[in-house]
Amino acid sequence: MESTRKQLIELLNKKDGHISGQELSNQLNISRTAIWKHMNELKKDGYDIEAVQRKGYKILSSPDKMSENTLQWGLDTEWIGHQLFHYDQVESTQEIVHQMAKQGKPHGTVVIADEQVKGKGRMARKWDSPKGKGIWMSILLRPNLPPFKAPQLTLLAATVLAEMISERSALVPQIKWPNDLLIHHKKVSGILTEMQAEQDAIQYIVVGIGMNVNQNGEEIPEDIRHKASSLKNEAGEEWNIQETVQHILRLFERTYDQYESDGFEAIKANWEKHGYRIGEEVTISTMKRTWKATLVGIEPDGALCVRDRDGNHEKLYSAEIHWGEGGYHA
Ligand code: BT5
Repeated sequence: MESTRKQLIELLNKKDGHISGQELSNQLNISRTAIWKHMNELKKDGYDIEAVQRKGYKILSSPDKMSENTLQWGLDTEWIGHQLFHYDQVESTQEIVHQMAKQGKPHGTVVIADEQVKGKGRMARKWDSPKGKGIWMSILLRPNLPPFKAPQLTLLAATVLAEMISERSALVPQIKWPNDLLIHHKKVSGILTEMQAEQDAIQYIVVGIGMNVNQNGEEIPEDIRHKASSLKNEAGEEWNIQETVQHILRLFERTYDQYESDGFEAIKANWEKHGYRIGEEVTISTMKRTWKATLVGIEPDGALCVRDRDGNHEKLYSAEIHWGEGGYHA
């Protein structure tokens, strides 16, 4: 199957102009119906194929296939992505980076895949990562920070993604505490930060970024369609995935460098600028209780600050938030 497809693409590329279905069928020794099925598969994978009556088929453009070379070409960063590994299919980019970290790979190593078959979210949830439709990427960081500051890096990553979207489109991204990126109340991106630490030192951190880019509405799994979307779906046009990845990496490096030199203050302000439902009342649950409170903002250490109806402020490091009517439900 795979090799017929390869030969078909070669034939279509070789021929100047159109090549007829009959000629393809002769050369590949498969039926016209099989050719037609292959063409549909190619179209689904992003090939733009013109079919002209009595002349045949022609590839107008190929999908912008990612590779280590094309991703690194023109990246012009100081440390991020200098070691960059691209795979067609992996279980999860997180696991690969964990292994690489243990083998001593440097700060800024990036692993990216076209498809994940065991993409994961927080708390062993699944992350849908269909082939060629999004950014499934993990970044290795070796920060010189105490472990309690690690959550700040999730917030940092969220601001980077929000800024990238704002710079590349007219969309208005919002960050839902702590790690979701929403557009029009639907999740387009999630961040998974995993840390390996000793008592008071971080050994390394893996920041996993999952971003739905070019899925059409029906390509989002049915069970999450009501609460998930893609950039294409919301912006109404296809995005170039490689350029989007490069944009994220450049911004990530710049923001991280700023954070290292100036601290969390600017990230906090930027996060709050994009914060979802800041200033609004939601219902919060922890292990101990459930109560109504207003989201105030982010604390200097990265915790969520909320205010209850009696005016008491509280810092939250982990909690479940019930976003209420019309809002996002995790
Ligand atoms: C997250 O978890 O949002 C973190 C997702 C991190 C994914 C990246 S991809 C690269 C790296 N490699 C990995 O294996 N993971 C990271 P959480 O907040 O737990 O959200 C998970 C929930 O989001 C699921 O239970 C679904 O309800 C929903 N969901 C699953 N796939 C989705 C998708 N593609 N888009 C939007 N929502 C999705």
